[in-house]
Amino acid sequence: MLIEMPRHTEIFGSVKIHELQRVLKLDSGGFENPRAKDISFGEIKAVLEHLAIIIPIKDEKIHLLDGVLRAIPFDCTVIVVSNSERDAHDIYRMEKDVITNIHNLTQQEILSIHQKDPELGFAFYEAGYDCLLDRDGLVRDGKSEGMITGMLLAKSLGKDFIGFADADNYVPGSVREYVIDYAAGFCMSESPYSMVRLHWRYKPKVVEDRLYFKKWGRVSETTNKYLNLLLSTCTGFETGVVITGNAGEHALTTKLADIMSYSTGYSVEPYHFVYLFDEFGLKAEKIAYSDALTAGIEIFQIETLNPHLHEEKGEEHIKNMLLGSLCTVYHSELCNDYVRSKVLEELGDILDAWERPPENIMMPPIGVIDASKFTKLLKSNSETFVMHEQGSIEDEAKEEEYLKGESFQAV
Ligand SMILES: Nc1nc2c(ncn2[C@@H]2O[C@H](COP(=O)(O)OP(=O)(O)O)[C@@H](O)[C@H]2O)c(=O)[nH]1
Ligand SMILES: [Mg+2]
Repeated sequence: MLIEMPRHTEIFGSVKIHELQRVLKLDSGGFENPRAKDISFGEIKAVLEHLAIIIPIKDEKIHLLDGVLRAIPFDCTVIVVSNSERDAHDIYRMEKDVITNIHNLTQQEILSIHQKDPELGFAFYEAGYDCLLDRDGLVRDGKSEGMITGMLLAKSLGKDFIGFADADNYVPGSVREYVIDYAAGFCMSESPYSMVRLHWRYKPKVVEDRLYFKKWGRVSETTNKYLNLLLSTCTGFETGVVITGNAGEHALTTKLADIMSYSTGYSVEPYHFVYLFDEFGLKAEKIAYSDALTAGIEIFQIETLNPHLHEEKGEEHIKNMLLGSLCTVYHSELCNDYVRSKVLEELGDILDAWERPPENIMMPPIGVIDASKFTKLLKSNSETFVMHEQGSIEDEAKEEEYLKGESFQAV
């Protein structure tokens, strides 16, 4: 891959945020120049072998999951964490069928689990990590809660890198690119504590019967504005460096995943920045992770070559996402009265039900959890946990059915 070098890097305490880097060629020819770095496929493949891709999913169209699974490079392990319906329609069963078929046909390593599995709740409880459990001892609803589950499974497999891919992507080729972009980011990283966040080149919409290649989504534009304002008011120098505040498509080293705190639901991504600014920024008061502080935390922001075409989830979803995102800024330790007043102004009507922005639920770092013990418990007790290892032929009857084209009908 040939990728632009970052033109500038914003340094805030131990956090280094690289400016946007564009992908110039997905497959390059080894030609380097001062403005671009060539990363060979060999280097990328070496990262893929240590990378797990987590797919959080909740009631998506089964064809979309099928495309996403087929697009993820073989060398990665795939971990599907589903919060899909199991009552009226057992959507999780359909997801498991698709996963089994793909595993049987490709031999790729794929794990899957259902978020509401009581044994998953119990495994978290046993691990002393009950902050994501509800009153019945089940894991709460929420994308972030699913992501944490996936990260623990990735850790138990000894993975060094963890990435995420949404299940509602209409273009499998773009998913393949995202994974390669993550790997390229890690190839460029100089710190073991690093994160790669993707910025779509375009997010196409249908406007008056025509495709319009929109560059910015409403929520992401606003989230970025306030994350930048937070940073600018702290340093006294205006910046627009953050452009991936809501990047659902992101990846991080397991070392970094271990020391991050996570916000609930959809506020998880903007909170990455807020947490890193609070803990490792210029005004950090306590030194909890001296290794990371010394090594520095690197954030890469890569603009994809492919556009992002996903499911539209409606106005309510957009509002919730905006509220969750801006609440993380409002409650940052670095937030001053000026930024708080701007956030309140921005939220306006959305805030009607609350006097002040509600605080998101925070979940502490997962580094303290014994991931092997956690997975062992699931292996022996869980009804929904499936672990298809690389190279194992399973369920031959289903494979035959699939080859004959009899299973996986459109829903
Ligand atoms: N495991 C899990 N996944 C979820 C949950 N809620 C949403 N997702 C998945 O998270 C991904 C991103 O969610 P989406 O609604 O598309 O949000 P957006 O694309 O960021 O606007 C999709 O694959 C969803 O199916 C949840 O409660 N648990
Ligand atoms: Mg989506």
